[in-house]
Amino acid sequence: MAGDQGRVTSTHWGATRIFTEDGRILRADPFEEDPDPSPIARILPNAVHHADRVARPSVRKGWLRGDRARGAGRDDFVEMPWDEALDIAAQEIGRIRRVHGNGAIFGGSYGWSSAGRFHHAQGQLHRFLNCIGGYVAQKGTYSLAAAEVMLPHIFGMTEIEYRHGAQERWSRIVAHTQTLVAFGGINTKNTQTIAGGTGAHRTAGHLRAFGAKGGTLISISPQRGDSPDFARWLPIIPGTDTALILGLAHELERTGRVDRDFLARCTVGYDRFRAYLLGATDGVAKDAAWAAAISGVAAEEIAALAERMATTRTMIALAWSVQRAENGEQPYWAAATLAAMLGQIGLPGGGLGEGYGTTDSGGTGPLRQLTGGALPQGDNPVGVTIPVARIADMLLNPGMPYAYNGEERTYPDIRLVYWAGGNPYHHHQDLRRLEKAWDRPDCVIVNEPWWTATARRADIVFPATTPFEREDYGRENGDPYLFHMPRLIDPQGEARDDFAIFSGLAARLGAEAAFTEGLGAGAWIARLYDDFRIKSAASGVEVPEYEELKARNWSRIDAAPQPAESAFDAFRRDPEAHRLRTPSGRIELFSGTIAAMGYAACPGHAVWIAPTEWLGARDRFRLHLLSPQPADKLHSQLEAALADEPGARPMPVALHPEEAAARDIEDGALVEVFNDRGACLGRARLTPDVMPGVLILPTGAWYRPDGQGRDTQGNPNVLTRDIGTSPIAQGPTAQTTLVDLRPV
Ligand SMILES: Nc1nc2c(c(=O)[nH]1)N[C@H]1C(S)=C(S)[C@@H](COP(=O)(O)OP(=O)(O)OC[C@H]3O[C@@H](n4cnc5c(=O)[nH]c(N)nc54)[C@H](O)[C@@H]3O)O[C@H]1N2
Ligand SMILES: Nc1nc2c(c(=O)[nH]1)N[C@H]1C(S)=C(S)[C@@H](COP(=O)(O)OP(=O)(O)OC[C@H]3O[C@@H](n4cnc5c(=O)[nH]c(N)nc54)[C@H](O)[C@@H]3O)O[C@H]1N2
Ligand SMILES: [Mo]
Repeated sequence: MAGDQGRVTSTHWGATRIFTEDGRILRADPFEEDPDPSPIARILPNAVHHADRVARPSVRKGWLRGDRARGAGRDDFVEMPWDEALDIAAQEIGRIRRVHGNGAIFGGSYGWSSAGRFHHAQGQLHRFLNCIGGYVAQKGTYSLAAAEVMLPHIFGMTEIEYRHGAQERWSRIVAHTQTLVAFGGINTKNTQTIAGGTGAHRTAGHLRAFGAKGGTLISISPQRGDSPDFARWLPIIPGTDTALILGLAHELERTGRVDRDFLARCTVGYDRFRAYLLGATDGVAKDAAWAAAISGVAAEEIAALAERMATTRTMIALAWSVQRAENGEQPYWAAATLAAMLGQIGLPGGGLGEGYGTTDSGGTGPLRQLTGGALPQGDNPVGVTIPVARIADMLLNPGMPYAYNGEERTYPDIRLVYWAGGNPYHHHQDLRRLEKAWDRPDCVIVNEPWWTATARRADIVFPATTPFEREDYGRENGDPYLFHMPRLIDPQGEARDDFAIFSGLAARLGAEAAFTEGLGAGAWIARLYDDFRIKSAASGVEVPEYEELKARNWSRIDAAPQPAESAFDAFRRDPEAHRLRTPSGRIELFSGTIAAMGYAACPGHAVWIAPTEWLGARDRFRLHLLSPQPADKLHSQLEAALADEPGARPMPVALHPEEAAARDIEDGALVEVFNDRGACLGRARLTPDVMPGVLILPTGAWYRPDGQGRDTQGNPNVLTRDIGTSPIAQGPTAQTTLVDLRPV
């Protein structure tokens, strides 16, 4: 189509201009306003039109025979017309509600699904399930469950309040920070993504500005590539950040550099922590030599870093990965304690922050008061949640007690699992254990555009549209762009929108009026957008009418960012007048609440407890597996097309040449990565930029085990462990995993 300008739409990796021809996506170009567009969009055309799209509603043959063995994914499916498949699903949902109650339905359905405000798969599912009497929900995220539970204890704020309202924004970091100490680095491969999409990626620019003004970035990480080139790389043994932080804290004590005035005015419990730090409580001083022996960072480095942190304006930045590990609560608490000892919390460019290199929203803060426009989810009368990553535990142990953040809870007895917009066979740990858990419910229903490993393990699969096959609007807090997301192509195969799927089920279950409120998708989108527009206008921000936005395709909102001032500025000036919502009103370096929980894993202040799997405790399996986010895509999305590219699968596994030589492995060799939990194939990539003892296998390959249960694609979650961070947060612990590898 000569002269075709294409049309812009929003995705999780940023806006993209899409060109179509004869009902197909031809190509996806960068959005011209974006200074650092993500290349992920290049895989869109092949993925959207891939043979692995679910073409028609499909029902697992074994399930029709009453066989629940779905977890291993070996079964065939029969395709059915929509009406028939919806009837079957509605009958099963109805039966389970009648016999077991809505408390037997698990609808947590964790996952990123797609950008777009109305067609958000989880939102649609949750609203539908609430309309029919509720469901068992999930709490927290795979991203940062431990931090989500700890930040309220330490600072009296939710993680979102902390990240968007209290920690330093990039503008002040660039202007004032001299030393940026980044645990897990600040990684622009991760800031390609943002849940609501973006018109202009910002983080890479902030980092360039910070480097250009001569700021020092110290990247504490097992691999060099976690920060831009100007950073100084300080390799650390995985899982030992807490020990290193204690060593830095001890140096501040030893050299008399602790800000006692700040501690006295703004914190409680330092004395308790100090007794532990100096060894009064356990006879072990957590000094630099002690920390060096654990973390692999030399004692002189620790001393020099502590001095630099105390004598320059210093920000401690935490990646989320460091808490996605056993006792992941501790590095965040230890870092908060170190920041308090430095006394720079509430000074421009100082203190502690998290998530700067995780998505492009880190360190941005929301635009002024822009709210509204989200699909209302209704109320959930069941009122039961599980910590998100305890899914397999829940399915395997109905009625069993478990501890969570000071509560004694009991796992519900789940008979029906409904997933829309997530891929647990991508995101959950110890997939072979999940396979067993997955056989427990009576029925598993999945809405999915592609035949993912999860779809292949469902009883009923409804083909869902991708965002390119439906109209929506897109916007992300903190991003000044607003997108009309046009329907660019027709639904592929017989795919339907999640909204249409749930409307069909709701009609069969007598809840159509409650679910749709008599509106179709178009009317809903206009209603949500108007809610957003009217609320924006009330706070002084003009946004175009929906029809105008539609005609323009996208628009830039003229909304000032919130003032750069952080909530800690006022708190620091007058802690009494600006009490935090902790029990003491101050930053809690000792928490009576946590101490009273009585967990061995945490006595009430930050502590180092060696994880059960780490390089300090290796025996048969000699390498620490890290499974970071993939650079070339978002999680497992669009994997169908990526996996087709020559040589792309199994996934590359990166390791130091010394480790490869010890195992007779050459660059590019086919290898098997294994431990007692499972095995997967990989392609060795030798690099000195990964420290010895560490193996890097990013997430995202679709799980495809061979006859022996060995994954052929390179999914690290056949190897990872399925235990909680601790009884406090019960978060996922993917980064606490030992493995080894051998040539195939
Ligand atoms: N080992 C290890 N595991 C990890 C992590 C790790 O660091 N290491 N990280 C964890 C983290 S932080 C996260 S957030 C998770 C991510 O895990 P997930 O969020 O589950 O991963 P995605 O691949 O984004 O899954 C989204 C699914 O929704 C589907 N989808 C997209 N749009 C739609 C739609 O409109 N409708 C429907 N019905 N479906 C749609 C996609 O095709 C895809 O299959 O992984 C976790 N797992
Ligand atoms: N391209 C792309 N970007 C993404 C995503 C994606 O799938 N693709 N996913 C998004 C999501 S859902 C999330 S939650 C964020 C996640 O953001 P993060 O959790 O911060 O990202 P990761 O890539 O898991 O980890 C970052 C780095 O931490 C280092 N690291 C691992 N363990 C340790 C440790 O024990 N100590 C130290 N010091 N460093 C360690 C690893 O070298 C790793 O490369 O990323 C988001 N961004
Ligand atoms: Mo995440």
